[in-house]
Amino acid sequence: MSLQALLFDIDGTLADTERDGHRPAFNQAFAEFGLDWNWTPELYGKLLTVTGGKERIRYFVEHYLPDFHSPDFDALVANLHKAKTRHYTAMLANGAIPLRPGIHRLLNEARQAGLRLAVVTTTTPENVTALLRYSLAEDAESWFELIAAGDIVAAKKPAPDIYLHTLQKMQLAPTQCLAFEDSRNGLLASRAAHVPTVVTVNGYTEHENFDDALVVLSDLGEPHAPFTVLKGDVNGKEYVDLELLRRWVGG
Ligand code: XBP
Ligand code: MG
Repeated sequence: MSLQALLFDIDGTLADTERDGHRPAFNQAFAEFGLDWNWTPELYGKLLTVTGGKERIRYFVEHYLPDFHSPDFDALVANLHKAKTRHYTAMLANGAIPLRPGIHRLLNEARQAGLRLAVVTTTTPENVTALLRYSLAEDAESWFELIAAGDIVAAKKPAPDIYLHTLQKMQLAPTQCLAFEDSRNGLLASRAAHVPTVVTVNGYTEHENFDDALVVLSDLGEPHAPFTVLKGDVNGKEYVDLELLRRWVGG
């Protein structure tokens, strides 16, 4: 079946958002609420096994601060997360988080070729809007036919729900698509929905198990900044372009 659509994860895939984006934004929210919680880069790596910011805060308190009590814990989590989103989107508005290599180039090529594009992510919709607008282009939201994000599905990645939602909304078969992910949780989600997946790793995910990926790369590469291949056949190429994507999916 021929390639029709590219489905992009956001965090870790479009940009390296976790260590120097989401993490400090969580810490700023904790400080704003008078909490002395500090998520170091190392601790945050452990907390990343839980996807979703609200879910991550909840997991942290349950596992690291079992004696913590709040009269309305659900409200506290919701309010902390709202503050975190405010801090994070402000960071993006200041241009703090650049796109990863090859993302802008491949998106341009895909648009010119008329491929359909979607965002498939766990993160909050405001975060997607801000990243696309400030790190990609003012009108970049309109480049994507669908932005599937956050709480619109009951179960976040590694559950396949957000991918199944996207396929259903876009009326696509999984084999007409390629997903781009950076983490094992993301890969589990895309593969549980049977979508062939390209993985570009980052510092937090480079040692995870990606056996089920089509190919595993350091990043998408650029003509003057080749990727490193961790797994898969790149046909002698040094950066990902549409020709290589079509080769991987056989169409
Ligand atoms: C991304 C996430 C997100 C962000 C925080 O996972 O786990 O939770 O860390 O975003 P993926 P929110 O890249 O697999 O989609 O705080 O907005 O939930
Ligand atoms: Mg990700």
